Amino acid sequence: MEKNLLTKKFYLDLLDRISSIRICENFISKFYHENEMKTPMHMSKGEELVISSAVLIFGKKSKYFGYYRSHALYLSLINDIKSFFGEMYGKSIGENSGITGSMHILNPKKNLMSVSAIVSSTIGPAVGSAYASFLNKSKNIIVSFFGDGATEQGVFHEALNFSSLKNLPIIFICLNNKLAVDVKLQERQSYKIKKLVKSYDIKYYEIKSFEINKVSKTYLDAKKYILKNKKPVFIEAHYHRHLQHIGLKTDFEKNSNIFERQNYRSINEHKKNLKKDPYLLIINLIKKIYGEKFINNYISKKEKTIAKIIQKVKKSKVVNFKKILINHK
Ligand SMILES: Cc1ncc(C[n+]2csc(CCOP(=O)(O)OP(=O)(O)O)c2C)c(N)n1
Ligand SMILES: [Mg+2]
Repeated sequence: MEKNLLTKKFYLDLLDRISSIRICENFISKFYHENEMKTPMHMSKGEELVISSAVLIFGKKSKYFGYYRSHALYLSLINDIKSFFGEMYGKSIGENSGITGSMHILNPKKNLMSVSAIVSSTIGPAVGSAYASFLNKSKNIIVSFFGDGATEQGVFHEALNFSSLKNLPIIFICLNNKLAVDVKLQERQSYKIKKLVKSYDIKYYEIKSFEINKVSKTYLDAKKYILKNKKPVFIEAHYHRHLQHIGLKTDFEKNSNIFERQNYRSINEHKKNLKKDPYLLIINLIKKIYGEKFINNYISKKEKTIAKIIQKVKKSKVVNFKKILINHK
């Protein structure tokens, strides 16, 4: 794939992942009010492209550590819709037998090592895993995703320092939406992320969530750099968070501000950013290559398939906690 990265096949793979994420999240929005999914939702809307491209380029053999905004990472890497909704609905067919829900869905056997509700808590384990890879002279790359807010935690600075000092094979990807819940980046950070990363002597790249080709090319460069130089890489990935911090509404609907303050961000900026929605962009790109009929059929077929899976999941058994406890004794 590396010689001709931007092939039709690559764009189709991107469409596959991005559409899975968006369609699954649209169904979460549709059914959540029924109160059968007993798990808080931190939605991925907006971050689909930067996450799915990373997974396609760094590959299934790399080890991934993420955060509570987990849907894009799970569906990019594992893409098992039944196990995904099984987990959201707390069913025994869920990826983790229905006990982890949205914020902790993982599968270490498939290299989704950990995601967590605690801000920045998977960065340390990611560095530990990179250190193991270094000691074992393994070719495994470790990918650590986190938000801009996580860069304010002490462990983040220790992670950059240690990885740089020991030349660890780790790619840090900061998913920068310039928000931590409802607090803007400039109200929280006295430093510039780029300057800080460079001060640790770590190779730095910057991407924006709507630049399909640039995102992929940057990831490819980052991969080459890490394999050649055996040193860490940092990628600041800017994206627009479409929805509330937790929940399914935008910040601009009536009664949407349950968790966040009111009117803390601009509706005009929001509308401007929605025009660069990665889902629309990939759809338009595929439309140009394969035509309107192809993309319309593709999306409607996928929506129908996912809708059927959800109905089956809903009818399946809930998790048997007693059995799980006995199995873990
Ligand atoms: C250690 C810790 N402190 C505070 C919180 C509460 N909290 C949950 S999400 C969040 C914002 C984090 O923002 P960011 O890292 O930018 O990620 P985003 O939600 O924007 O994707 C905060 C403060 C937490 N979960 N863990
Ligand atoms: Mg943020």
